[in-house]
Amino acid sequence: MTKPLNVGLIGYGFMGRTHSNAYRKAPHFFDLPYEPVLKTVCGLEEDQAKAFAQKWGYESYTTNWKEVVEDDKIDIVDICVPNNVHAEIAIACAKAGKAICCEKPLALNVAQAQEMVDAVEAAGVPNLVSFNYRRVPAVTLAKQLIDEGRLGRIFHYRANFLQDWTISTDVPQGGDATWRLDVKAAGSGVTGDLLAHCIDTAMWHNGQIDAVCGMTETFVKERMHAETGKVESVGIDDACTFFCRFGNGSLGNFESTRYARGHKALYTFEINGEHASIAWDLHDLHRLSYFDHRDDSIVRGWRSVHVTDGDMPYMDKWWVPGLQIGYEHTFVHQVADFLEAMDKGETAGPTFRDALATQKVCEAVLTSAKTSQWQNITY
Ligand code: SOE
Repeated sequence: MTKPLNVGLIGYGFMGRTHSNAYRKAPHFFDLPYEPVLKTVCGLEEDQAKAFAQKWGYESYTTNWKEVVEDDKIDIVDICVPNNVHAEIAIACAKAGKAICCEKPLALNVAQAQEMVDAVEAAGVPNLVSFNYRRVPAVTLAKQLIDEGRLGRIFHYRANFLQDWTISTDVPQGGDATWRLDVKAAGSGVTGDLLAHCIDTAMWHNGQIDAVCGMTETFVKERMHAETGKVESVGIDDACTFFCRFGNGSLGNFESTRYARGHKALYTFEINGEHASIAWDLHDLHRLSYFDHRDDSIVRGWRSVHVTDGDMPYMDKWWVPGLQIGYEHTFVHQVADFLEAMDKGETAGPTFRDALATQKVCEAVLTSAKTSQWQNITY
């Protein structure tokens, strides 16, 4: 029996759209225990909240997030606002007994993330953080291949997330979308925005990161602030690279920047094991590259696996073999997994606790960059 699940969305930007689309589509493709009902959307500007509600079919809208949290009819609150307001809203949601889906990174810093974990765990509410790339079928397949032991002992994990949209000094800090350049709203730059994705996937694939050594740079030191209209110093990291040691003894190498001309969202990873290697590229997200040294030498080489067959993660829910899916579907998978787990009283990762671990790695990388010292991480 499908039960209605009333959704309250806070934030109507880019992520508000991806999540709304996912709630709409998930029940058409997955046999879910719940039927998401788009109940209310909340955003700062009334006319935009109203327009968003009309476009996506929300029954109501508000400009006050507390109304969403205090509304007894709302079952799940979906937090898609800038990072600096995640904690206050999520803690209030936990106290009100709501299930919570929160955008990444979980918080501005580890201390805040820890408070959020304490709140959801004390309240016992279902919680999930939207590190969506875990749910690209090829990325999930990589996890399956690693867990099956096909790679053998893992030696190396390297990941990059490269963009180029902030090279111009005219890009402001603060305001819609560009809040990501304002340290007060974002907490950090590419470390929290982009590397957090890579770290979440890496620790899911390859276990915890024990120690990091990082380096950051802010190439454009001052930018106009969209809210104050003044030129202000920039507090975020524009680029960050770090090395790390995983608990399983493998070495990690991560890079992220918004200054890699020609790359819009090039998230890639490569994992090298004793027997086999895996590589993946967000610009070709439905393919997984796989090399297996155990193949006969005369046919040994990198295979490009087209991840569209029905026995591959999530793909039995979509079209027919050979027909691929894309970015938006990662959010649909997230909704499906979250609701299925919720119904069974189980957790679907990444939970707030998983995201706290990612936050610890991000903070350690930033501390390392400031101090020029390796940082050990305890969980
Ligand atoms: C902007 O840098 C951004 O939209 C990130 O905030 C997302 O998390 C990433 O998936 C794509 O780039």
